[in-house]
Amino acid sequence: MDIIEELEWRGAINQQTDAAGLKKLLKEKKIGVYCGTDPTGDSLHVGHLIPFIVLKRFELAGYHPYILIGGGTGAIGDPSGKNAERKLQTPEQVKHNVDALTAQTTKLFGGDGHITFVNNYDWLSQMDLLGFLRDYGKQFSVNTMIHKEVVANRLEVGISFTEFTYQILQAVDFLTLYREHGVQLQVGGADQWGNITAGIDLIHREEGQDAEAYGLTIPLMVKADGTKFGKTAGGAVWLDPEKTSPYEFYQFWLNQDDRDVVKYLKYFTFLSKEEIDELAKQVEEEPWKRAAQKALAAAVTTFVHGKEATKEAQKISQILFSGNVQELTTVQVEQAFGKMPSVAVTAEPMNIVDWLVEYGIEQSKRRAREDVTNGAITVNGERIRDVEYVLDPKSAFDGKYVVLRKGKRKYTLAKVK
Ligand code: 485
Repeated sequence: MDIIEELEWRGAINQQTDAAGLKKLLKEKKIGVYCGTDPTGDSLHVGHLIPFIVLKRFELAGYHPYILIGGGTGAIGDPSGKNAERKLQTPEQVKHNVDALTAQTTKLFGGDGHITFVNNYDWLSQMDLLGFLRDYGKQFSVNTMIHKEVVANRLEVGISFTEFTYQILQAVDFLTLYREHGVQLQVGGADQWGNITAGIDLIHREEGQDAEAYGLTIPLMVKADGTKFGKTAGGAVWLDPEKTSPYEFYQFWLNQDDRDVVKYLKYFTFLSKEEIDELAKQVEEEPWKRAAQKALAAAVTTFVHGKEATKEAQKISQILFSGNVQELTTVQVEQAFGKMPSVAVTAEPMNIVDWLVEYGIEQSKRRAREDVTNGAITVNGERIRDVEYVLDPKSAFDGKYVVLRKGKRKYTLAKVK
């Protein structure tokens, strides 16, 4: 399979500006390929992974990948996919986010030194207004610009001149990378189509109609149940371990639906067609084993957080599944329950029945007594059947936490005040 055939098989192509032209060029030349991201936050989330993984696949096929961090465009705000004006970030926020994203993408993708990192602040901040209007503004027709989906969608609600201008800035980036680095392909999510084609148009106007520059977009990720990909009850799934612990990250992938898991294996892992076909067969034949989900969770967590963190996440998962919570360390408890709802409890020992009602784990003393007697309640991994049991919040996990389990899977974390 060549790179395009591979991306097709993986379902990773939405649109291409000139599929035949690109295929031919990729055969002849190891071109530069770029994808950009704006510093709107200080971490990427799982949604960002797809285009950057596509970039990585180009790298593995011998092409030259470029990651652009939008220190300039991030100060403006891309209207793509947004139905309202963005709030401007302060220069300090932009700077902080650029540094964080540069460090993160370098850690994830930069290891072997094949990827070049660029920041568009370096050239966009050098333009002056008259130069911008004379050199670039003149190449863009407002008539074309307002017909781009992104702008057209906003004409009713309104769009500032600032955001309207965004597509020109991204176009200048493509032209700059084309001229200075031989970048001839830009990839991005489906929402980037308008910005990518603006760049190709600019290259054609500036460098001549036969200048070879192409665009390729990746489909918007959709889930079989219609909900938004990449979100959990705890919010977005971040690549920063401080925001989403490796355990939570691992669980996110482990919990994917049978209907989605093969698609995600193709998108997010570097497993081969043979390996994925085999896992697909297992989803069909013995879905209860969840072999595909386990392979997906292991592969993506290893890619983002490394082998050790993945082993740790697997261990925590296995302990929580078995219920032997006493085997967890305090740090593992923090990883496991980081984002889940917790209750704050006092340090004083208290009767178990009273305690369960006091902290809202049970609705009434009668229910609490029943559940304790029936063996449905475990405290720090120990099953409690005695309604006279006195719970000492300081007895485990360095006196910081009580891990309570009701029934088979329902955990509550109590934080000792
Ligand atoms: O020259 C460029 C300057 C900025 C950008 C790209 C090229 C960033 C782009 N305008 C953008 O806003 N990207 C989004 C972001 O940064 O969060 C997302 C896209 C998504 C995918 C991802 O970046 O919405 O489709 O491309 C990598």
